[in-house]
Amino acid sequence: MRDTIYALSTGQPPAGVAVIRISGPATRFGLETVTGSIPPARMARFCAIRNSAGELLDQGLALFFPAPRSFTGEDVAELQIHGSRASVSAVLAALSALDGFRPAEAGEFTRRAFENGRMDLTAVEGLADLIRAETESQRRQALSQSGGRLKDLYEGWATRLTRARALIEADIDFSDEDDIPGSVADSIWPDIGLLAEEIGRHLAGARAGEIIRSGFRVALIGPPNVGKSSLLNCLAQRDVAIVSDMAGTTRDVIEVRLDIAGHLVLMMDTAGIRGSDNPVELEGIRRSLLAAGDANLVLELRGLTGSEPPSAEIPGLSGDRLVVWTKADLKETSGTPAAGIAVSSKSGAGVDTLIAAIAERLYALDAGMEDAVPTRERHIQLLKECVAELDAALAEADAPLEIRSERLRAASHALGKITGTVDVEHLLGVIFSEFCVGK
Ligand SMILES: Nc1nc2c(ncn2[C@@H]2O[C@H](COP(=O)(O)OP(=O)(O)O)[C@@H](O)[C@H]2O)c(=O)[nH]1
Ligand SMILES: [Mg+2]
Repeated sequence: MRDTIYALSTGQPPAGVAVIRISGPATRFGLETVTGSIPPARMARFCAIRNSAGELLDQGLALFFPAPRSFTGEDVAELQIHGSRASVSAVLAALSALDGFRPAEAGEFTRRAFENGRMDLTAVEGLADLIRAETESQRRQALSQSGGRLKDLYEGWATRLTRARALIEADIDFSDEDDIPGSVADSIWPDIGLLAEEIGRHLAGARAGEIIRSGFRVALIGPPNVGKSSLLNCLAQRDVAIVSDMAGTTRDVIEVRLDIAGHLVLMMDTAGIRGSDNPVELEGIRRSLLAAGDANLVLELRGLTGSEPPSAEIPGLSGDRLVVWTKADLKETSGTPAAGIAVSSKSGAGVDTLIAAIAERLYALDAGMEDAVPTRERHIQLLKECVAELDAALAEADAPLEIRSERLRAASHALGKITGTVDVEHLLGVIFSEFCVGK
């Protein structure tokens, strides 16, 4: 028999309340042993929690979710107890003494949910993202994905492919008989064309989805002493990077996680870019350039006062850039250059304008967010694979139907790999339900 697993599902004690979750075939036995009875399904019951020797450990709430209507698809119980270290460890120890019980491994509840068909892979990934979400946009995206939005989309596409293949199969099997016209399969290709376009549009949103999930990368780039580290500290509202009037202080790329307009922004302070003989500084400069090349937005800092060396040309930058004039407090406003934003880390002037300019770019990411978007490289690769097979099937108009059908099978397989639900039974089911062949 399968192990029954248990774990503390809430954060580390101490806390007001702790939730201990149990899943597996011995759940009822475990609940009966520690609480004396099984509460009605999905209803909270107040109870005393005891070990098998009958010693009172705590009082709390017990909930029972009978299989299959539970998170894992197995019998699941939750104990809500006091969130002290001692209460939690006493109850965990009582559970560990029970036959068939063992502590759950990381992600094991979710793994069982997947194995029991309660969640597909995209929902599993969405749940993992939701648990880690730091910002509003991450929360919204992860919540919709964990709720099955991508699953519904991909399974809908897979069903269309299955239907198309069923029509082709029928054509191949019965084309020599008169009761089924030989051109049934021809009707499917326009829909396959539309499907390829739909997946293409979905893929176009992938960049935004990935950025929302992993953070919008902004690099602060400029000559030494222009005020990069000061601006980072100002934006982070704490002293993260060392500020000094000695040129060449910052050498490693320092990354700060900021929440701007509900989005995760990874703001990177870098080494000042200048000619140098110092190998450590040169390595720092190399890393600055890498960070700049990787960034979704480069803030190119320039000194308003003119006392800093002029900004060196940054090689190989193709992305979005914004010129930021620093130390605005030292300069009469009349001299502010037209292009870019003037800021002072000292007085805070212009910082709101800079944040608004970054936020504008973040809102642009949200533009397509009412639609579900792929959020991981894995999705993107498999979707591209799928589209390539569809395009090939469409292009091979003169090829035998078997070969074109095989392309559709491969496309469908790629979608099945995204959701983790590749199966052939599905194909047979559709054939038999849609065709009253009856012979
Ligand atoms: N007056 C004024 N001084 C600044 C401002 N930002 C930076 N500084 C000064 O400029 C020097 C270099 O700053 P730092 O942030 O270390 O520059 P970095 O080398 O580009 O990281 C320090 O002495 C800072 O105090 C500002 O907005 N106004
Ligand atoms: Mg610095």
